[in-house]
Amino acid sequence: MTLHLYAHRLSQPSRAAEILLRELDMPYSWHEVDFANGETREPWFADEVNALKTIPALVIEDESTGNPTATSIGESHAVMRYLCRVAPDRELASRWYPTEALQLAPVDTWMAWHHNNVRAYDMFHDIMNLHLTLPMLKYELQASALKPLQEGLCGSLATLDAQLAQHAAGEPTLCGGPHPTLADLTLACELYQIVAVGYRFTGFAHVAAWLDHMARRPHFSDVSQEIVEQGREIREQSGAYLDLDGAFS
Ligand SMILES: N[C@@H](CCC(=O)N[C@@H](CS)C(=O)NCC(=O)O)C(=O)O
Repeated sequence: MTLHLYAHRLSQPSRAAEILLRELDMPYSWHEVDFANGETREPWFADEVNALKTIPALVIEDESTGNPTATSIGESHAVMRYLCRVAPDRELASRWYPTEALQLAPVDTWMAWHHNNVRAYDMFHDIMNLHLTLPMLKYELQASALKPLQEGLCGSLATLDAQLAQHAAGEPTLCGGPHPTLADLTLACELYQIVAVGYRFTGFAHVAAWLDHMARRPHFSDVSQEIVEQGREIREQSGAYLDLDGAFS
């Protein structure tokens, strides 16, 4: 069986899927998709990779029979759950996605919460747009485009901070266990791209400490190099309009 990951390292859900493949020690073949220039919307991508026209997508090639087949999975959460279900190291996989129903329930809860409460306020695309726009428009757009997202995200950060405060004594994990789960991974990847631009979650100390802890994991750090570089470029070239210190204080 060969796993093909179609992804890009400037895409949050792509990074989560790739980090997990590495954490689970599962070999994969990497296919970079230029999503920013519309490659996911080209017909070949929908036909051969993911009918949902998004990355990440995992294509599973099964060469074990005389009639090789390829199955495709879209949506990062589905990809990550699949990987945990088939990973050869069952013990390791169950740390990321528990098999016991009561341990699994909070992981599923926070994964479901992720899309509407953190990804919905993703500022990165808007920041990229602003990065490429005229200098005089940046301040204007910061107020109209970024401010509402920053305010929305503050509410979600407060929820996360309260959850993490409950387990402040031990390892900082969302669900309180000794090891991060898919819930930690998916949310940390999303928030880390904001940190890469230079935002600091000074008003949310538990979130800041947890994110720092996640970002120190070697695979997280390696796969995030490109987003860190992109964030630095944005900050150094034109970051003054972003309200890096005030937005989450
Ligand atoms: N809910 C999806 C989101 C995937 C997604 O939005 N991917 C973006 C890149 S970060 C994409 O493929 N965009 C291409 C497009 O909109 O054309 C997941 O978790 O996989």
